[in-house]
Amino acid sequence: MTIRPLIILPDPKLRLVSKAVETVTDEVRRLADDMLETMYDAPGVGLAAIQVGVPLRMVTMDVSKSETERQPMVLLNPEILSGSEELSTYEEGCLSIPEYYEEVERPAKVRFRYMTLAGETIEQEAEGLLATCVQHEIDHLNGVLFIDYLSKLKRDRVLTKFKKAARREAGGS
Ligand code: GNR
Ligand code: NI
Repeated sequence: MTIRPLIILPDPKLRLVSKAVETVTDEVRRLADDMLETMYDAPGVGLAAIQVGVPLRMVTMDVSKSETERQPMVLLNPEILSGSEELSTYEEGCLSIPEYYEEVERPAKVRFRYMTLAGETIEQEAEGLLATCVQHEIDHLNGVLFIDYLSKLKRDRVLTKFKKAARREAGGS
């Protein structure tokens, strides 16, 4: 397993619409392993493949509270089937937008479907952090970031900050 470098805002790859995983190959399994290791190392509760630069519809998640009882999930081609009318607000962050947190409102409960690495199709309901996280990750597969739900003022502020940071990085001063 390898920790892969994370793609950071404003990398245009974050806006790509990722492609479905058609076959579970060794490469797909290797990517899942690397994503889990990268996610735990960060640490984060979720990771979409595009965040390590791979435009495939694959997500890893672990919303378990304790580090000793890991509950790794690998979701292939995940889809939201329905969401509750009831909304809930979470302070979200994103490994591709480091150290920036804002409240986002989303459906409190969702029904979602995905394929496992074993080729099984699973339908599941989620609430709480898992519901928020699965919506945040599926957004990544569609090139959507949580800052897209904020006011234009807030979004532009974050974008400007990260564009400047990227320029400083490139210029080395
Ligand atoms: O680690 C993460 N925490 C988090 C907290 C609230 C809502 C969503 C998330 S996902 C984030 C990791 C990440 O960027 N996944 O794409
Ligand atoms: Ni994210």
